Amino acid sequence: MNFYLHKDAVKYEGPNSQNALAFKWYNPSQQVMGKSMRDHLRFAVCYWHTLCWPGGDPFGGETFNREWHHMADPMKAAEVKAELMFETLRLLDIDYFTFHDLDIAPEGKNLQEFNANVSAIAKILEKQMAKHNKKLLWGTANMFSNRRFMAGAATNPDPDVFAYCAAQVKHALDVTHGLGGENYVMWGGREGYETLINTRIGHELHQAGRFLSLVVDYKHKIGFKGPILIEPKPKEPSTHQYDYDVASIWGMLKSYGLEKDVKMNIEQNHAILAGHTFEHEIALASSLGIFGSLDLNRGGYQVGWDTDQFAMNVPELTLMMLEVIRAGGFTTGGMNFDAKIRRQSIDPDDLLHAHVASMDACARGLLNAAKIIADGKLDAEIAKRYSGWDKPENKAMLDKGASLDAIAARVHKDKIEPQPRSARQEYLEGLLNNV
Ligand code: XUL
Ligand code: CO
Repeated sequence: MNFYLHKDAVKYEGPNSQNALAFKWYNPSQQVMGKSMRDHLRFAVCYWHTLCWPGGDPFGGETFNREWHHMADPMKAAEVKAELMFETLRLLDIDYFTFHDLDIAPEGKNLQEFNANVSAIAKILEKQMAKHNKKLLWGTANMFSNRRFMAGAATNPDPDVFAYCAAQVKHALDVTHGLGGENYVMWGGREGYETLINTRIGHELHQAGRFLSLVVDYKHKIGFKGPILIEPKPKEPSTHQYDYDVASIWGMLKSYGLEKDVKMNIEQNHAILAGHTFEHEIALASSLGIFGSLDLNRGGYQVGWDTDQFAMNVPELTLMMLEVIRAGGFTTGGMNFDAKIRRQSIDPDDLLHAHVASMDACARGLLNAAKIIADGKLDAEIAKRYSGWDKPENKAMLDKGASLDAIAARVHKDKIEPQPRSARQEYLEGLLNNV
């Protein structure tokens, strides 16, 4: 289908280019700290916001009026979306895409028909991937839109819904595996509750933990090599979600012994809703050994919900990229544009401008982060702040053999009197602004 007005793949033209559909900073082959920008950033286009969302909000419906949203045959529309995904990837020079089962194919009358539809479109995707040399970053199952999931998916009070979810995830994971997907994502859209007066938290948490264990077992059974990724979000659509943030998921992973198989897919807007920064969630996941992938977007700071805007703020993206580099970069993960254009951005090419501008902003963030690391002053300041721990007597306090009374005895013997030191926040903020 002829959709975009712009026909040529977007190219790097450098910071002085006046061409709005050219990269000014994202230069895929440019080496940064020994790795190309393409390999650092591993961008992905998402199906749902890019090709499925019609532009509605809680107060009004469709604004985009895309032709494929109004086709009589939903399988024909699914084929058009598949074709457009690869056209989008080609135009943006992006290697990866992501999808929910329901994004790529219509539901049909029952699960059997849905699975058949998903498999039929997956065959088309497979051919297109080979033809265009594109890859699947991750797949997932939509277990939040249909009314059967209104009280949750795996955490639903009704065990039939739990069973149905098992069947749906099995198929979505099979399809993701078949397409060579590098990860499989689980976002618990309705894994939470509306009100405690009708909810057994303990039972629902156990359902969530067991479901995740079943998925991990199945991943091993079929030889799926990538990690299962959980995407934290504190609220919306549920009032409270069990997968609140990285810290709460860590608790569940440890209780069910899943910390080696499950990693985090962290989304900026979800971090903000949880009262954190994006970089906090990345740094925490990395320090716990569960950093996986990123859903890239940002929330409007004036609106307390998931606006999923394209990330354009270079200082924010600099701190984010600094944590990604500190985490050792991506292995199977990448940066998925889980972002939607505003509902007034109704021109087809607005989709291209959104991705190009955000890719450039990420590239600038990466270049800034690399400069901060090369400059070394920030890291030196942090090293100085923690340098007391290099002394053997201090290091020993964290060892297994240490005891509270022995430490107390040393405090009295050596007359230890802590001397407060400046944390130098403003000096460091100035430093970051001047790299
Ligand atoms: C919703 C969200 C999802 C997940 C995939 O807030 O982020 O689109 O990324 O289910
Ligand atoms: Co997301």
